[in-house]
Amino acid sequence: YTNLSAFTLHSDGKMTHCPLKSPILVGPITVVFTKLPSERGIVKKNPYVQSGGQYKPPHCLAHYKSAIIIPHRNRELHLRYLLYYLHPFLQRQQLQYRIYLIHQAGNGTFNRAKLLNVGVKEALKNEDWDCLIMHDVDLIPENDYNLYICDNRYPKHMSSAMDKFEYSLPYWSYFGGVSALTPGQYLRMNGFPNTYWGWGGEDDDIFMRIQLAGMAVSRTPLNLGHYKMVVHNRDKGNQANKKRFTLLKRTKRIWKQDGMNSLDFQLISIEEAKLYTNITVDIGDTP
Ligand code: UD2
Ligand code: MN
Repeated sequence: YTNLSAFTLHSDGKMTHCPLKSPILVGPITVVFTKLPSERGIVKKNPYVQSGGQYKPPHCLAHYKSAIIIPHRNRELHLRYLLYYLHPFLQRQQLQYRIYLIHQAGNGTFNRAKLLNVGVKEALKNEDWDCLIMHDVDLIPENDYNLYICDNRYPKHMSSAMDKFEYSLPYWSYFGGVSALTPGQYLRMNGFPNTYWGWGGEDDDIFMRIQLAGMAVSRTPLNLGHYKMVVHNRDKGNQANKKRFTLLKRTKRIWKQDGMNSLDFQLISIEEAKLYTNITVDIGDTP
């Protein structure tokens, strides 16, 4: 017997909603990359996280369900830092969430946007998510008032102020890093392009698609959208995409044909690790 129920449950046995504003937010967070946390340590610090990196507040009913979707290959150390900071961060926001890693199999050219499409498709098989958060593995949020929920009006760009751009926007139409879309917004723009292989351009394509689909971009205010990026070099297999400028010229013509409705891939495995769900996928390579 526990008397936990006395303050969390109604007499009819239904759990009550979490407060509209989480009472356990702390605001600015100090993020450092000096000592790599161990996986075991992270697990120990997050006892309520369940297999596959899933979480529901144990004592109240969450208002929002967010899927965190991370395109990934060979960034284990960055992933460790992200998990270390992100799990407690999301729990302080009292969200129901699950962290998905979309792991590109093989050594082909990396394709961030296509991996995100795969992530959305697979995540929606698990749960009727309110919000899909597209998240670079190397970006750590530095303020937990930056809520990992969607703006029901428009797709939301969240990493508006990154340390690598002196905590300001690099350019007005910038949409890289971290963003949040409802499944409805995502489908309305036919998802993301599948045709950007290598580094760059896909984020600008996404920005264009949002407008082409008749939406606008919402943005986390710069004082809250602070992120620290783990310093890194360009990865092998993710060379700058030389075709990106040409590709961006045809977005207007092609967006309805290139995206969620043209997505093809080979699912290799889905593994429920302790801190995340790892989806390994063969997405092919540059044509
Ligand atoms: C910028 C954008 C990013 C994307 C990219 C262009 C920022 C902070 N982010 O990132 O959103 O638009 O430009 O494509 O400005 N990744 C791997 N393994 C690899 C390569 C990439 O896991 O081998 C993933 C990982 O999640 C990484 C993301 O792809 O964070 C973006 O790649 P990046 O970090 O190398 O590129 P960056 O920092 O210039
Ligand atoms: Mn990066």
